[in-house]
Amino acid sequence: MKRFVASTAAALGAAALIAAAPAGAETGEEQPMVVKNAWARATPASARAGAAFMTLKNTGDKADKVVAADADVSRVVELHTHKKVDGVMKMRQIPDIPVPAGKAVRLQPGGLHIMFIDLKAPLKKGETFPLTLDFARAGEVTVTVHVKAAGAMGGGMDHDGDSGAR
Ligand SMILES: [Cu+2]
Repeated sequence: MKRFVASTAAALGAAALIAAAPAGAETGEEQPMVVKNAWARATPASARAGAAFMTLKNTGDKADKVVAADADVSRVVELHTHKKVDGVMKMRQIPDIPVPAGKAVRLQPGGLHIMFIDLKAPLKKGETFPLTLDFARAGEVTVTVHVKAAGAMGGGMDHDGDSGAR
């Protein structure tokens, strides 16, 4: 029985791989998911958590979503949003961040963000670090996150010129 279960799981895994494969290979064109202006707030020395923000632009004609994120700066990386509960904004983990076809989704303070839990070291202003986003269709996209001042709101950065490729 155990063997049967294991082989079924393997078969399901293989099926999932096959199902996922056409996403990137379909057109042979450029990556339809563009990630812009990735930044994080500097954290105080005592902080155990940090957050990153960015704009996700889906230039393709199919809906996509972020299903996971990974970075070396913390032991845990989660997808979060803010929800008002009894008049108080609270953070909440969410399973994915949908990015509709042809639309841009902005991760920003007070809204959607990538959460770094159990930071290995404080995020210092001026530093950069790689962050990998895992999209259901587009696959993995790695971006450079720029650490800005603790009070930064990210305003005025949402233009096409700044791809972070400096
Ligand atoms: Cu959070």
